[in-house]
Amino acid sequence: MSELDVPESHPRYQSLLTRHRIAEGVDRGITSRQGLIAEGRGEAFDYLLGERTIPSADDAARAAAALLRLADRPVISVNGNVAALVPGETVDLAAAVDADVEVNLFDRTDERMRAIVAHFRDHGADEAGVAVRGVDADARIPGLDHERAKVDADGIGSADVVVVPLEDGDRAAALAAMGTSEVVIDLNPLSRSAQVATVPIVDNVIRAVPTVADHARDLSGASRAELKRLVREFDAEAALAAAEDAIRSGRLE
Ligand code: PTJ
Repeated sequence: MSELDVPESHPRYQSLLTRHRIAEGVDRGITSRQGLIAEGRGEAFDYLLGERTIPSADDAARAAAALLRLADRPVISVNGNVAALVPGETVDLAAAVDADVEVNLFDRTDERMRAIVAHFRDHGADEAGVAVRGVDADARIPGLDHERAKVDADGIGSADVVVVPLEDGDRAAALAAMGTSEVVIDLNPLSRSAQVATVPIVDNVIRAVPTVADHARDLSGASRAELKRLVREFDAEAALAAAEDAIRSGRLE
C-alpha cells in the first residue's frame, strides 16, 4: 500500500493517486477549486494517450533536459496543481539542473503563496539547496493584466529558460514575447502554452517531471555541442502533431 489506500497493482492506480493528491491539495489550501476542473480536463487527454509517455514526449523530455542544462538561469514555475501533484519530484528536477522553483499563481492570495512555499520546504527544497521564490513579486511580465504577471526580478523576471507545467496560455505567450525559452508540460497539445513553447512535452506532469530529471542526469557528462544539437534537432511542431495524432486516433500501441 502507498499514501493511497489502494495497491499499486490496481489498473487505475495512477489516476486514483493523482485525484487523491489534488483533492488533498484543495483541503490543505494549496490547490484552487479550479484546479480540480483543470485536473479533470487533463485526465481526459491522458486517458486517450493511454496514460503513458508516448515516444515523442520522451524525445521532448530529453530536449528539455538539454535546454535546462544549457541555461544560465533556469526556473521551474509552479502553481497549486503542480505543488499538489509533484512537490518532491519538482525539487529533484530543480536540484538536477540547478534551477530555482518559483510559485506563480493565477488565483494568488498570500495564504496560498505561503502554504505552497512551505509545502516545497516540507518536500526537501532547503536540504537540496533549491531556492523557492515568488513571494517578493518585485517585477512584472509585460502585456499581462492578471496575477500571473507578478514575478520575482531575480527569478522568472531574469530567467533564460522557464519550465511552465500545466497552465492556461497567455503567460506562456507573454514570456515567449520577452525572449524567454519555455519548456511547457501540458496534456493538451492544442493549448496555447504548448503551441508557443520552445519544447512542449505532451505528458502528465506526474510522469514528465521525473522523466526530464532522469534525462538531465543522463546528460550530465554531455558536451555543450551535444546539448545544443539535441535542442536544435528537436521539432516542436512534429512533437505536437504526434501527440494530437495519438489522442485523435486512440491507437494504444
Ligand atoms: O494554482 P493556480 O491558481 O495558478 O491555478 C492553476 C490552474 C491549473 C487552475 C489554472 O492554471 C487553470 O485554470 O488552468 P487551465 O486553463 O485549466 O489549464 C490547465 C491545462 O493543464 C489544460 O490544458 C489541461 O489539459 C492540462 N493539465 C491538467 N492536468 C494535467 C495537465 N497537464 C499535465 N499534467 C496534468 N496532470
